[in-house]
Amino acid sequence: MLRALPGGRLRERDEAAADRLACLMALEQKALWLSTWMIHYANHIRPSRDGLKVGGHQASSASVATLMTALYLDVMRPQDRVAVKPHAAPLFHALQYLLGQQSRDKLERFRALGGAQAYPSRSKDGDIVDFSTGSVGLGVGVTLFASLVQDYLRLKRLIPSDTAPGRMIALAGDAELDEGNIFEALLEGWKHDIRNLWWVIDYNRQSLDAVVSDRLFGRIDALFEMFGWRVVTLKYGRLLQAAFARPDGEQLREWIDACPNSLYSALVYKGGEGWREHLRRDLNRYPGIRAILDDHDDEALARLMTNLAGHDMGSVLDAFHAVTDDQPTCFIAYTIKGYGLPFAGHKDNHAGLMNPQQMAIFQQRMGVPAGAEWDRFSGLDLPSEELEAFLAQVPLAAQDARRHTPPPVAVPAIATPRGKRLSTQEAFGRILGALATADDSFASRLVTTSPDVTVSTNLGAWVNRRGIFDRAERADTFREEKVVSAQRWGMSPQGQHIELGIAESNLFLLLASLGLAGPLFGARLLPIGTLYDPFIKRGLDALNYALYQDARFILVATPSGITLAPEGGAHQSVLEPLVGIAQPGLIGFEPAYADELTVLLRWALDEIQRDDGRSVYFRLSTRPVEQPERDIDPGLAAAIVAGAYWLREPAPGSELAIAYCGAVAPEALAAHEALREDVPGAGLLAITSPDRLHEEWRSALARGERSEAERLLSRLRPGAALVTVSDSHPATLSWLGSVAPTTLVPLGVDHFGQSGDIPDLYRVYGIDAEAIIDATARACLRASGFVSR
Ligand SMILES: Cc1ncc(C[n+]2csc(CCOP(=O)(O)OP(=O)(O)O)c2C)c(N)n1
Ligand SMILES: [Mg+2]
Repeated sequence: MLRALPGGRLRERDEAAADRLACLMALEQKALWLSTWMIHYANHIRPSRDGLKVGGHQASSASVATLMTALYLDVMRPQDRVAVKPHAAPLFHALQYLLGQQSRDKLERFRALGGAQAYPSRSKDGDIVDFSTGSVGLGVGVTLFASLVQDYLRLKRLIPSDTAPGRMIALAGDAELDEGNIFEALLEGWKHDIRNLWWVIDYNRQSLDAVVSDRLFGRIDALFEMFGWRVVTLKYGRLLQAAFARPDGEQLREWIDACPNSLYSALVYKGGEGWREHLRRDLNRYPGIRAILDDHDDEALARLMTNLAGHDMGSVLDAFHAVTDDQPTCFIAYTIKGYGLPFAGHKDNHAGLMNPQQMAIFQQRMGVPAGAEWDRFSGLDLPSEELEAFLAQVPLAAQDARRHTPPPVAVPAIATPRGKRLSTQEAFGRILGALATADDSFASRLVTTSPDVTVSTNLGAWVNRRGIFDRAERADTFREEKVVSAQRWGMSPQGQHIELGIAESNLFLLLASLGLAGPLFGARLLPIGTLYDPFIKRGLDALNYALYQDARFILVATPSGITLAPEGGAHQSVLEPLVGIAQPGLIGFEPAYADELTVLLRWALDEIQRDDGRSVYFRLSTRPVEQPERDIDPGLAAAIVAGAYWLREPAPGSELAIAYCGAVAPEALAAHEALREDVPGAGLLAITSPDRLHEEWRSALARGERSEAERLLSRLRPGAALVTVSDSHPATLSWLGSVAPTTLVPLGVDHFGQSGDIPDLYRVYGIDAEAIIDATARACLRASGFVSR
């Protein structure tokens, strides 16, 4: 197309392109300088109070300087969203500073309180960060699920579908591809036919410890292609390509292609002399190679031999701009870790810092005068006005805010499922089934997802009505063939359940993306994910990752504990309630009754939409238990949300109480009933959320006020006997002994389970009514000063 233009305009275009290229290359140098200086300043200049190395990754930043400059200052459009590899945070902050979206003050406080974060953080760095990163692999995976969520919203017209979709971009370190979560995501992405996804791999062939295996990446491109991706390999820059075009140049190409990663890296570090020695040794018989060696002094030879395409701005821009469709694309960009810095290529450079002497030489080379280290343009060959004008037209600079703030969705009243005996899991399924019938904007924002346990976590009724999401209409074959099944399995763009394969890590990355739909894309979703309680552990880091980004969702986990009885030890959960307590960003609940769950679910749907809200985790059970006959008044509803209430009020100054949580309610009730004759004033405390109770206790202590838990326990006499019981680790509730002076005996499960029925298992693990009664006797003895030896 260019060739068809009259010569004059062609020249004009060429000149404009050359000017742009010059600006980008100058700013790339500046971003490299600033990232390096930011780390140096934090480690060597800013006063240190604790003697700790501040750290920061100069080599990892240098390796992506060209790729990230090209993306941020040229290729990206406002609707694109990016996950930057964690160790390129300094470069990321430098580019934002050049774009006028990061302050010098924050750069000066890199890795200090209130300063630019060590790794890009949505919650701490604010609007400039789309996806947090840090735990390698997860930032890459999340972009895939974000692209799925974008499609979900566009196909349902919850966001405009007549504008170009954003590209979800991950800038990945090559070692990140060792993380299994990436491959789990790839497989899921293929199933969902994801689009608009770019993974840019910084192929510097180094991880943290060393140089990575040569053989691995030979398989990577085939792997991506197998999953329907386009693979674009950026291997050699323009200098090297020109050298390959010279006589015998092919020999040079073959030599580099065959050069083991560790030798290539070592020679990068050694520089021109090292290259010359090896090329002479191996290729001296080729006159063309001798000519190349003669034409290049050591410095020029080093520049030539390290001219990989990932450091060649022209090649990088060509590669990015050549992709104009929505096919997922993996760019494998050959780079050098520490490119342009004295430790380039050295296997130990991951956490390496330039020392003050090296930094002084580097500063001189970059032409940055002393005192002008933080200047945006000092030392560059181009006039500041030209660079300023260039930056002003960068699409990302024109953007006011990257984050959307859609209004909350009003949550309607929810009716309590009725029934004499119900499990909390069944109640959950019925509540969702009822919500599915509503034709309102609220129900249209609900979206459910599950890793192959949709049916067994009781989402069946919801899915039957709302259908499964797919970009294409797919018939339910069993239905068409008139094979009877309780479960419809038709798929369409209207579907509101996203079915996943078993990988729990994918569930949490999808929940992260669904839970960020509002800020990322401008339409709020109310995501509910279901899984088996024990398998939260399987995706715990991805869950933590989702919450660290402040993604909002509801997690419903069943079955749980040894209450799943015949399923045995492999499916039993023990420590998950402690996750509910200890995991930031997540509020854990373990209700026993359907009416409690109804109150809590309604509350949770508001909570996940509040500015300062959090995600909510429900630990539910498949055990049917007799339901209390009662209406829940506002006072009781508030107590259920606060985490506890007296199911049986103790007499004032009572000497004994039992506190229980979750599915062991019948045992606690039976024990309480049995004790009534001996201890008529004994209380029975229903705990719906150890997490909320514990949190409020701590914050009340900090305020110097009386906590809710203390208020509840103050009904007992000081030092009264208290037995706690839950189908989980006893530490879930044993802390209650510190809230008020009590003599506490904690019951719970701290061993692996096994198959059995509930009576057997509760007996063997000591959480049946008998065990509770025994424990109360022991607690009462201790409380009255008799301790058996
Ligand atoms: C899950 C996880 N495990 C370990 C680490 C520690 N770690 C930080 S960087 C790194 C290697 C990164 O290598 P690569 O992704 O190739 O990045 P680059 O070479 O660009 O620094 C490791 C193991 C981490 N951040 N996350
Ligand atoms: Mg690497």
